[in-house]
Amino acid sequence: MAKLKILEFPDPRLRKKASPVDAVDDALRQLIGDMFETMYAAPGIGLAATQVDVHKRLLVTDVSPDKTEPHVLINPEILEKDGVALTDEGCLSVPGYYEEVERAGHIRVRFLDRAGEPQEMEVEGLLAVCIQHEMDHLEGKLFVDYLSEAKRQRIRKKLEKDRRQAAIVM
Ligand code: GNR
Ligand code: NI
Repeated sequence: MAKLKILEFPDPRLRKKASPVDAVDDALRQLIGDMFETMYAAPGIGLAATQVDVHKRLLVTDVSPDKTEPHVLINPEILEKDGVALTDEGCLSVPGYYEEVERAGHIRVRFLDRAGEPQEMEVEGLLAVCIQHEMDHLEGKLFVDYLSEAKRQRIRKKLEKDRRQAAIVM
């Protein structure tokens, strides 16, 4: 397994739309393993393939406190959504910033699991929010897109400044 590099806002590669996975094979399962390693090390509760510059419709999540509930969703589709959840969201591609985002509170989702078998799952709470956040990544969308233009520019400028500073300290 290997830890992968996570792209950061405003990297234009985060704006690419992912293509459907056509084969759930050993190479894909290798990528899934690397994505879990990367997500747990970060640490984060979800990771979309887009964030590691792989533009395929694949995401991993584990919202459990003890990291014992991994989920792999390949070619996910939302079948139903209802209710509202307001969550202070963060993103590994927007490190250090948290803002409230409104999502559906409850979703029904269809996907392929890591064996390539079709599955359906009904989820609510943080897992439902996380799956919606990851599915946005597959469309090239980030949580900062739900904020005002002014807030998004402020975050972009601060991140760019943080990165310039980090480059000097190195
Ligand atoms: O680690 C993460 N935490 C989080 C918190 C609230 C809502 C969504 C998330 S997902 C994020 C990891 C990430 O960036 N996934 O794309
Ligand atoms: Ni994210």
